[in-house]
Amino acid sequence: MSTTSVHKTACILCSVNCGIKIEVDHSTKQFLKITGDEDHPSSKGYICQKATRLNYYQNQDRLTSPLRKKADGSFEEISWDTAIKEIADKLVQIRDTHGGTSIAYAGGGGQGNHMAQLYANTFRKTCGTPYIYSSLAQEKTGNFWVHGKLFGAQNINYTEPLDDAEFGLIIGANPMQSHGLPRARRVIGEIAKDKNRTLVVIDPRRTETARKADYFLQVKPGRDAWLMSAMIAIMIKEDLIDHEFIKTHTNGFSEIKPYFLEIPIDEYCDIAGVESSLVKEVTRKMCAAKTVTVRSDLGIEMSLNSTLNAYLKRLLFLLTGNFNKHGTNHLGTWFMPIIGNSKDPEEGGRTTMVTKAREISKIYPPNVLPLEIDTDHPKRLRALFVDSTNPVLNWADTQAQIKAYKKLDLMVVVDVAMTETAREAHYVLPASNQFEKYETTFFAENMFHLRKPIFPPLEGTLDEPEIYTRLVRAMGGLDQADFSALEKAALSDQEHPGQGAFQAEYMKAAFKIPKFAQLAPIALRETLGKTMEPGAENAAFVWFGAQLYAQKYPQAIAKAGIEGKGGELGNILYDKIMNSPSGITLSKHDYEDTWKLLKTPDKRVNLAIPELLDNWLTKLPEVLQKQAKLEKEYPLNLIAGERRTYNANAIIRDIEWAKKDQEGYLKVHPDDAAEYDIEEGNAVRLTSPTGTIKILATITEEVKKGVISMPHGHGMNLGTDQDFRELGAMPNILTSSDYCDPIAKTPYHKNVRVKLEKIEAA
Ligand SMILES: Nc1nc2c(c(=O)[nH]1)N[C@H]1C(S)=C(S)[C@@H](COP(=O)(O)OP(=O)(O)OC[C@H]3O[C@@H](n4cnc5c(=O)[nH]c(N)nc54)[C@H](O)[C@@H]3O)O[C@H]1N2
Ligand SMILES: Nc1nc2c(c(=O)[nH]1)N[C@H]1C(S)=C(S)[C@@H](COP(=O)(O)OP(=O)(O)OC[C@H]3O[C@@H](n4cnc5c(=O)[nH]c(N)nc54)[C@H](O)[C@@H]3O)O[C@H]1N2
Ligand code: SF4
Ligand SMILES: [Mo]
Repeated sequence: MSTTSVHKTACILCSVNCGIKIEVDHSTKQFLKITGDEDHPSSKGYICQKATRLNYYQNQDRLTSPLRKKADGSFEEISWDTAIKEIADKLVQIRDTHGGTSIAYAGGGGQGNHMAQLYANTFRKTCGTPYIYSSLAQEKTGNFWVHGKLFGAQNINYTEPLDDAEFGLIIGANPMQSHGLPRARRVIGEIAKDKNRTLVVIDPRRTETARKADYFLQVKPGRDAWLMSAMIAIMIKEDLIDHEFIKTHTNGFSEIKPYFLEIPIDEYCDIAGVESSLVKEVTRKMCAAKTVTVRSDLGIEMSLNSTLNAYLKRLLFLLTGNFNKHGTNHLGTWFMPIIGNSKDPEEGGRTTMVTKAREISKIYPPNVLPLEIDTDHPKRLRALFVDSTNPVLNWADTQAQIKAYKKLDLMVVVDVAMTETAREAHYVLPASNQFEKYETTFFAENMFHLRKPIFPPLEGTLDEPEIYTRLVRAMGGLDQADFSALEKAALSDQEHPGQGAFQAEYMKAAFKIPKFAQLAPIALRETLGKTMEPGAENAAFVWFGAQLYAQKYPQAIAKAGIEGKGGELGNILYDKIMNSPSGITLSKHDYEDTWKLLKTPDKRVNLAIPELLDNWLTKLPEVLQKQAKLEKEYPLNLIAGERRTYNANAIIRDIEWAKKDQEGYLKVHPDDAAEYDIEEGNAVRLTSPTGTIKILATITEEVKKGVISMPHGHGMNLGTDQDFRELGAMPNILTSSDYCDPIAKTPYHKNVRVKLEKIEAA
């Protein structure tokens, strides 16, 4: 009998989550062949080279038993029961002695696995902690904060599809390599070859995307704020803005106008390192285009002025009237939002205990994490629970983190593999991987893809919903919760479908069961879940998500072709999701309707953000001065974390997955190579104010003189001891906790200042 079969699922290597079909050999657990799934609503059969090598994720070295650290620093295997009991007891003790705010959670930002977060939420509430440190809060929180000001809420679903834009402006993103939008290479290729469309790329590096562009503005690293404010000044001074749009849809234009009239355009272009005639030509062309989409990513987020950049970038499309229209930046909806909405500290919003870093979108910035632990402050963090993230490798300042983690009373890591972070923990819990359990992400706009497992869980592992449920129970979090009436109703509905007993009982539970809102995912899993096929119980929350979504957007759901009325629509949506292996389009919003998704009371955009205009835009010269000092001592700008053909964060730990660049070369301009006497493949030493790494150099004109670039996700220590020697270098040895944005605390990873020395061969 054949042991092969084909399964539909999604690629887990980036946020696009393309639909894929995997031919599997069940006897060897190998992925034999991976192709795109034409039926997936957004990827439509597209995949990139990375997905074809997912077998290296499936068949990498795995954790297979809970581990406990011994006094000598080595790990011993323990049973799940022991691990859960000891961890739960310690958490309760820390919570009851020092308060829930002494416990922090790190994670939730994975590229393919968000299902656990619903259960993690119950777990965090049981711990009494609001502190979620997330990778998202080292890139996107500046954007979210700006959304709060412009659009009235930080958790608005906003997208930048380049598909149908006449004019595409890409600032600090390299979608040809990093994607970030569905079918990226095709979309970019189409703009590039269409004579009636224009593609502009702003990047210090001549990237794969820049090479496709009609205009390439090779900005100096970190100088985008000068460039973008000059562009806005040109628009306003030359009166190229969309007055009708500004009048109909926005407030505050007269407040912002004077600030931009003050901008010395030629001087700012010069600071940015781009000819002002070129900036003017591009700006005029942009303003003349019928539709414009502006797309950006880490190049301006993990860079100087990151929160200001987020604002200026949005003004570029708002002032030209390119918002909430076909072919422009626009709003949409999530099946379930991945983020929340937070108040500013001035309005009583929450901050961290030690450094007073603000909460944005209900998450906290990784950059301050070591500072919240490694201190004698009485309110310091004492316990850290990490799930599906690898901070030691991926968050700022590796050494500061390792030092801080040693101070914790409890550190737990849930992962599929023994990571650099797991090595620091007191307990390591082995998770089933993303092809061994029901999974989903909450990234996609107006669609949802629930993935079924391909394999049973690897022996010794548990899925995260089960881990969180066990922990919550062991902490006493379910002691008061009687789910028996709900369970009876679920079983009764199963016997007599269509009577709605579960729905009715669920409404009552909110009143009858203490803390029901926080326990709901577990309640659903343990009641409705009992009527589902084994393993599917983790997806029982989809039923509730579908009810909520159906209540909120009935018309948009109908436009996507899903028919149903009232409470029935939620059930229909639920059935469709459960039975759509390729994922489904949940809703379609007419562009006029997207204005209703704004959260401002008058459904207009507030253009003026006084904090950014007064305290930042006018003070750009000071930023330059401060940076000049650093630049003198550390002459090179290191882009610390480039997306390349074969890196995918740190999701795949078997470096053999990379067909090329396993070493993770440092890119150096020929002039710099000559100055430092470097030849192709030479080892060099980079020193920043924080640390030193060794890395191999490759010589290329892709970077400007003075700019060097190394990949993200390399330097994993695949050996057993921590010597940072193996396969490429760890970028975050060089980065520092306090070199970051003043508001969002997002790191300046793209502008790390370093010295370079050639290492003479022994
Ligand atoms: N292959 C691959 N794809 C990935 C990932 C991966 O690890 N590997 N990771 C995924 C994740 S988590 C994310 S967040 C995205 C990130 O996706 P991107 O942000 O597109 O990727 P990066 O290469 O980090 O940086 C984008 C660009 O910013 C440029 N840049 C650097 N400094 C500056 C600057 O000062 N100004 C400007 N304008 N540009 C600058 C860089 O040269 C680079 O071309 O990629 C996702 N996709
Ligand atoms: N210097 C520098 N640093 C950077 C960046 C940069 O450009 N420069 N980029 C940053 C960006 S944008 C991001 S998003 C972060 C990403 O950094 P992280 O948040 O660390 O994300 P991943 O590398 O995706 O780590 C995923 C972890 O999840 C584990 N994992 C995989 N599947 C499962 C599962 O099913 N369950 C569990 N529990 N674990 C699983 C993997 O083994 C891995 O350890 O890195 C950031 N760090
Ligand atoms: S773009 Fe590539 S890495 Fe991203 S989800 Fe699609 S196939 Fe995977
Ligand atoms: Mo990211």
